[in-house]
Amino acid sequence: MLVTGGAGFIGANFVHLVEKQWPDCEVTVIDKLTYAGNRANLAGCRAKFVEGDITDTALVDSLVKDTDVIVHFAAESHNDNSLHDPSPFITTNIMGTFVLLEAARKHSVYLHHVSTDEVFGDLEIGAPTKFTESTAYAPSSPYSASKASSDHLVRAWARSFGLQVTVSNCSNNYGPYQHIEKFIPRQITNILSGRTPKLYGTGEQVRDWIHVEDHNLAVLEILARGRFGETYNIGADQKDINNREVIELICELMDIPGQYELVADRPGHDQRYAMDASKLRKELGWRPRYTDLRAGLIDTIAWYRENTAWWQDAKEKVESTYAAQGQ
Ligand code: NAD
Ligand code: TDX
Repeated sequence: MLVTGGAGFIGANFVHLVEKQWPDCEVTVIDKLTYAGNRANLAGCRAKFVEGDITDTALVDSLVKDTDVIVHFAAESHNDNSLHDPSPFITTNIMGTFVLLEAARKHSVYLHHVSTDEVFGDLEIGAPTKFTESTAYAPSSPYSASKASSDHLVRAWARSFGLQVTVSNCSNNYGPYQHIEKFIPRQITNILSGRTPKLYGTGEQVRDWIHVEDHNLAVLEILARGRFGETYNIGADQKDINNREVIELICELMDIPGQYELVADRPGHDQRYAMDASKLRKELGWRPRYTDLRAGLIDTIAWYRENTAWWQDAKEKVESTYAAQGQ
């Protein structure tokens, strides 16, 4: 198995899980080690590690030649960064996916593409609607537009060239090894480092939080029993919870109730995401293990508390970048 982006948040959790669940599977990771990638995320893993860029055609070809399946996580993944410099999002998310698809086509290798709920745009706050696999694409940010573009490429390679592919679109993940630029770990590490948690706008926006392990267990089910050419939505069916409620829960769990600050909103901020994952549940029998966000957050807070060395060096830089943006 070739795992792209395996030194990032979800990819690294995935490699740990594969090695536990499928001990006979030989894993190779290709990762560029951008600011978001960290070799330490793979400590204790047996996987072969290749530091490299998925846009490097010769390198990708040499790795794909020797693999049975590609699980494609590598991406620029942060919306806020895409608003300040979209360029690496276009290069990695679109061109990188193209390079992988061409190598997969040349060597007839199955590719699973890891994508996001953001390709569907957003939903109205308070509405009962959810995204299904057939919801029309309407991405809002350079990040989500680049992911939408990559999804289209993957499906075109299946239809035009008969490439064996599956696609998954998942909602917001949380859990260990998530970069501290992202909402939940940013607030946890703000509190652990004596800073005030920061809420964009007034925090009305709704995200459909899922624990990273549940996302990755769903990807394993798709790899094992998913149908080629199909797309599967992944989401944990959370009741709607907005960012203000999440930050208040984190503050409460970390003993600083109500002590957070309102900062500049994100331009073009998507209002609400909600995933209908009934296809995955019905076809593949997947069920989330973390059904209680509070319990998942307690575990996640404990992880960041116990692993200060993992995030401390990056904290100052992340916060000074946000401060320069008024966030
Ligand atoms: P991340 O930013 O934590 O990790 C991305 C990894 O990709 C890093 O290790 C980075 O070094 C690597 N990378 C970036 N550019 C590369 C390149 N050109 N070549 C090789 N490696 C490169 O991201 P994440 O949150 O783990 O997201 C992983 C995937 O899951 C992405 O495709 C993302 O769109 C998707 N996704 C994320 C979420 C979420 O909530 N985080 C939800 C749904 C889908
Ligand atoms: O400090 C913050 N304060 C805040 O209120 C940050 C960093 C974010 N927010 C808000 C913005 C969003 O409404 O919290 C919400 C979550 O923000 P992010 O963690 O940046 O996630 P989001 O933009 O929703 O995208 C995430 O989920 C889908 C991932 O980063 C994507 O990679 C994934 O595709």
